Amino acid sequence: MIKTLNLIFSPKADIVVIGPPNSGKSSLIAYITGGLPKIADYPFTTKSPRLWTYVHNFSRYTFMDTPPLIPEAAQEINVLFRRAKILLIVLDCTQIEKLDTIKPIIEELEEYFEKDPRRKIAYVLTKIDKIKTQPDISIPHPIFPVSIEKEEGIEELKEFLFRE
Ligand SMILES: Nc1nc2c(ncn2[C@@H]2O[C@H](COP(=O)(O)OP(=O)(O)OP(=O)(O)O)[C@@H](O)[C@H]2O)c(=O)[nH]1
Ligand SMILES: [Mg+2]
Repeated sequence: MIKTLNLIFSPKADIVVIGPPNSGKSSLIAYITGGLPKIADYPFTTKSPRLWTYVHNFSRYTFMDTPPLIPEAAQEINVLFRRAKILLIVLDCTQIEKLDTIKPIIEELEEYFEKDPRRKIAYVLTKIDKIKTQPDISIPHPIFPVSIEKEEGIEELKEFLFRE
C-alpha cells in the first residue's frame, strides 16, 4: 500500500515579521540585527522568507523577514509563523486607511497565532518621520511607533522583543 504524506516545513524563528508590501519590514530587521536584507522603495522587494539573527545579552534571537502580506500569501504566512514566539505586524503609518482589504486576513492570522497563549503579538507603525500626528488606531496589542530614518522608537520595541 502506498501512503502519501504531505509534509509542511515551518522554519524556526523567534520573531516573525509580517505586513503589507513596502511597509518597512526588512528595514526594521536590518536596523535591529545589522543584517543586510534587500530594501527598496517599491513593493515586493522581499521575495521569499529569510532568517536573521541577533544576539542580545548573550541570548540569540532569530527574526524572520517575510514576503509582503497580500490575500494570496496568507496561507504561506500561516505556515511560516507556526513555531514563532512573537508575531510582529509592521504597518506603514501613512497607509493605515488603505488597510481594509488585508485587515480581515491579519485578524485571522492573529486568531490562529494566539491559540497558544504563551505567544505575543505586537504592532509596529513605521515611517512616523513622515507624519505630524500619529494615526489613532485601536488594537488590543502593544503598538510601537518607529522611524528608521530618524532612529526613533526602536529601543522601546527592543525592550519588548527581548524581555524574558
Ligand atoms: N521615511 C522612512 N522610510 C522608511 C522607514 N522604514 C522604511 N522606510 C523605507 O520604506 C521603503 C520600503 O522598505 P522595506 O524595508 O523594503 O519594506 P518591506 O516591508 O520590507 O517591503 P516588501 O519586502 O516589498 O514587502 C524603503 O525605501 C525604506 O527606506 C522609516 O521609518 N521612515
Ligand atoms: Mg522586505
